[in-house]
Amino acid sequence: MDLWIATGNKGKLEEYKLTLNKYPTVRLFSQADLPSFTPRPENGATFLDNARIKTKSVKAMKAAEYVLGEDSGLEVEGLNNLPGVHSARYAGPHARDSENVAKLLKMMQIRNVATRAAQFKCTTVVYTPENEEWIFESVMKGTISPKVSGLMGFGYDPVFIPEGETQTLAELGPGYKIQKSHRALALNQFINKLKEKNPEIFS
Ligand code: ITT
Repeated sequence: MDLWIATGNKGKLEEYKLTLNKYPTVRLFSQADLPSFTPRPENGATFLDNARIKTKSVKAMKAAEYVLGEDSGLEVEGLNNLPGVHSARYAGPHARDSENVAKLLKMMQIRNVATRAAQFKCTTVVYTPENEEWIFESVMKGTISPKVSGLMGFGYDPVFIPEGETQTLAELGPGYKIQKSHRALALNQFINKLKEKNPEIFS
């Protein structure tokens, strides 16, 4: 089967590839493989709204295929769950990951937050070739480190310490993320549903 991933984020795509490359019958593509693709503005109020916007934008060009897209973000308890849906652009419309992380640490310092608890959320939307909509939601809980550590991953990985761990995701690396991350948990729900519907894909 062909599976189209509606993302322009190379870090996300690498994580999908690491898991899905185990299945030789699944051929993976992303919006970068569509020369005339233009992303639509992610102006939804919720993760689900934005996940639908992204997934529909690729589905409009690949109606006969499975298309998967997701919206994810970091919710920090001491910042009233910000940056949330604004995670990718927390420090400005074209902010780099390092700028978003710096803003996060600065805001936590300014607000003198009492708790460093945080969670990554991921809402994944899949449109099937029959145009059914499947929704998968998942969370990874943890804390925000007061300083940046590690070189792997993307986004807020250098400051996010998963529950039960002492290192950041950027230190734990992709092998850890594809087992335990918010994105991996949603992807596994999708794979299980696909296995129920099309066992031959995985036989
Ligand atoms: P697409 O919309 O093209 O998929 P994006 O980076 O804009 O790419 P989102 O709108 O879903 O994706 O924003 C999610 C942001 O949340 C992302 O840019 C990171 O800053 C952060 N994020 C999400 N998952 C993450 C993860 O696994 N590790 C670190 N940061 C993550």
